[in-house]
Amino acid sequence: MKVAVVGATGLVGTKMLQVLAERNFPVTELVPVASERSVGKEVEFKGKKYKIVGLKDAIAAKPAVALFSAGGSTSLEWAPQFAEAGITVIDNSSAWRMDPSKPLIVPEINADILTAGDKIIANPNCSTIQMVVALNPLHKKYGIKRVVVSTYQSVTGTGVKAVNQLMNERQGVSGEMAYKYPIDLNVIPQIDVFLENGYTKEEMKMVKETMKIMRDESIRVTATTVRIPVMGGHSESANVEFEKDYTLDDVRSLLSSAPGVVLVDDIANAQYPMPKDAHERDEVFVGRLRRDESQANTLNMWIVSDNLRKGAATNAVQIAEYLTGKGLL
Ligand code: 2RA
Repeated sequence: MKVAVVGATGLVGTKMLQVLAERNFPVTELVPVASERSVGKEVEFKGKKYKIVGLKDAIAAKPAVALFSAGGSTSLEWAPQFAEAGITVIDNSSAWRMDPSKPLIVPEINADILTAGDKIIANPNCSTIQMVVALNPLHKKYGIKRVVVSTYQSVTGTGVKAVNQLMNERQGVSGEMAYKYPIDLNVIPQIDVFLENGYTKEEMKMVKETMKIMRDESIRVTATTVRIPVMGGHSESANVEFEKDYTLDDVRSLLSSAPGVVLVDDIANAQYPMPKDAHERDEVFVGRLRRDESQANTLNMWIVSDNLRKGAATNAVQIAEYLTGKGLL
């Protein structure tokens, strides 16, 4: 299968290539796509070198599927043109996520809604993906009323400029700033821009995307998203109120058998999920399970995942795997 990766030189695009190779996705020919300044450069994929092309040439190459991670404006302009040419687009930007005509997919939860007619498929925001993968099995059994979530997000979510800022600050070197403030030895309680309601775009993505993916407008979410000087992945503290009461043993059993979830919950031995352990893994790691003693039917949980993998590249490749498996590609 001919596969395009649009944004092939970015952190997520590079991870998409890595994951496609690792999972042995049936790529017969790769079409790496990047900005004009990168056209002609080469990327290596499974031991073979491929020349980077521009967007027009990528359409002309007629790949079966195009994984996009090139920003919202590029997706808004080009995804419809790829789709028009019969190419299925799986887009990692926020451009199409809340478009009612476009599916927003986490394969473990709602891939069943996909049809051959879906030519633009949205990949959810990384902080949403890991949360809903952990929440979904519990929602099915107990019905979620409300989630209060605080995130602790890796600089890799911003991109290479932020990684460089952190590394420079750590080495006492001045350099380009991805953030308004220093990030080393600091936390920044702002991810993306502020909206009229005082929340950031990142926070409202978690609110709105959760309801769409879980197909339940009754789930109430409030979020505080925070940038921290970490590389391996995003962490989240979630306080989850259910319709029904639960037992911790049952919650542990549900999570242990949930697709894409690894339970790491052994406080007697100081075992809990951490970004250093989630780095380069595709699962969502859950721990610190405990009853919220201040409110009935409410659970506290800690959720960690590699935001470049399950939070972006792996989820996109898993969507492509689902489509292939169902003969929709
Ligand atoms: C972030 N979730 O972490 C956003 C986009 N990757 O910056």
